[in-house]
Amino acid sequence: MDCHKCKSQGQSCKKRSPKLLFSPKNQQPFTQDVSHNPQIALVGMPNVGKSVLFNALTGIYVTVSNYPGTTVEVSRGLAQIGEQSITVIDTPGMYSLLPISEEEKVARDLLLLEPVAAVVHVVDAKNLGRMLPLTFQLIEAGLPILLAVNMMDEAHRWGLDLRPDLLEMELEVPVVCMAAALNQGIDELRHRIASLLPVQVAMIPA
Ligand SMILES: Nc1nc2c(ncn2[C@@H]2O[C@H](COP(=O)(O)OP(=O)(O)OP(=O)(O)O)[C@@H](O)[C@H]2O)c(=O)[nH]1
Ligand SMILES: [Mg+2]
Repeated sequence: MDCHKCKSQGQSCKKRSPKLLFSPKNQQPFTQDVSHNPQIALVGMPNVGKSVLFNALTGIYVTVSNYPGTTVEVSRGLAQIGEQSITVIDTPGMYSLLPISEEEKVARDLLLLEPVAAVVHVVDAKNLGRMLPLTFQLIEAGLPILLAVNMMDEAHRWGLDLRPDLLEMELEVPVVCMAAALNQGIDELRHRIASLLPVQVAMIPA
C-alpha cells in the first residue's frame, strides 16, 4: 500500500503506510493488526461449560487444531468485545496447574506460554468449594483472571444463592454469575472482559 499522504495527492514516494484497522462505527484508526488480536483463554475443570461459553462468545470464525506435538484438540475463535476483535481459546479441562494428564499439560502450557490478556476461569456454581483451589492457583501464578460462576440456573434450583460482590471482595478478581447454556450473563461477561483488555492506541496523524 502506498504512503497515504502521497496517494491522496496522486503521487508516490514509495513509502508504505502502516497497516491500519478502522473500527466501522467511528472510523478511528488503530495500530493493531488483525493477526495480533488480544487473546483470552477459557479454563476450568471438565464439564463446567467452557465449550458452551466458547460457542456463545464466538461466531463462525472458529478453528479446531491439535495442540503441537499432541493429540489434544484446541478450539480458537473470534469474539467481538465492544469495538475490539479478540481470539478466544477453549482449553481442555484441567484440575490443577500441576498437570497429570496430557489434556491438563496442554491447558497449562496454553496459559503459561501463550500471551493471554485475560483468563476466564469457568466454575460450576454448585461445586464452588471443589473449584476454588484452582482459582487460587491461577491467581498465585499471576494470571489476569476473571471468575465466571456458571450453571447458576441449576444452583438456584438447588436453593443455592451467591453474592458475587462478596466473592469479588474476598478474591480481589472480577466475578460474573452466569448460565451459559441459557445465554444468561454473557453480556456482563463481555463487559468485564473488555476492562481487562489492553487499550488500543489510536494513530495520531502525522
Ligand atoms: N444447566 C446448565 N447446563 C450447562 C450450562 N453450561 C453448560 N451446561 C451443560 O454442561 C455440560 C458440559 O458443558 P461443556 O461446555 O461441554 O463443558 P466443558 O467445560 O467444555 O467440558 P470439557 O470440554 O470436558 O472440559 C453440557 O451438557 C452443557 O449443556 C449452564 O449454564 N446451565
Ligand atoms: Mg469443552
